[in-house]
Amino acid sequence: MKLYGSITSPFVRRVRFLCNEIGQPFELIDSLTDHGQSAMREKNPIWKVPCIEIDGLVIWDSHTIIDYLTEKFAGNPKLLRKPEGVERWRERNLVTAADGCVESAINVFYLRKDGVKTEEVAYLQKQRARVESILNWIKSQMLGHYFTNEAKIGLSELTLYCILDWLRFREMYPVLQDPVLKAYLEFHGQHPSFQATKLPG
Ligand SMILES: N[C@@H](CCC(=O)N[C@@H](CS)C(=O)NCC(=O)O)C(=O)O
Repeated sequence: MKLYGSITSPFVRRVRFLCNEIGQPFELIDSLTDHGQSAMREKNPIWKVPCIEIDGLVIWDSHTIIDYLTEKFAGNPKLLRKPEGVERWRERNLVTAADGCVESAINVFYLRKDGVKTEEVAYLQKQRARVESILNWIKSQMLGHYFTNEAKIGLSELTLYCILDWLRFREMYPVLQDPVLKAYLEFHGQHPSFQATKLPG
């Protein structure tokens, strides 16, 4: 399997985590290099990572990739927790919220990198406020270090860990100043597959 992506991307990290868990090896094509970026663009019209090549298929978007691997590795005990009934929809909401949070933060991050004074742009202020709103709601949904009484990582826990660690790494939100979020990062940070996919530095 080829994985187009960067080590720092919170979306790519979800896929790296799952591959590590289920034992799917991959060759990382670094999309931050010119070569990796153009190789990815040849395959993926959206120009976003993660994107994989596997079994003669090209698949993009972390959710579609995770669905594919979940189907391919059906029965593997290391797959993500599979919520059922009403919990399925609750988890989908959690994941959508966490995605919305990191997409808003990434927006601000890239514009700041391009020299935009983000604090002077009303839309970007709204993006920052959205990050805060989403994190507050997510915290209200936690049952200890998980979102359910089952102490197994599901897509919601995985997504949240990856976005919090990215927000911390890029200094886009004071995650470590929030006792609940800090405890979440410290707890799940011990997990071997989060250790194996650590952000640089
Ligand atoms: N919905 C996509 C989002 C992927 C995404 O936004 N990836 C970022 C990397 S962190 C990207 O490639 N951004 C490039 C760009 O926006 O030009 C997923 O879940 O995979």
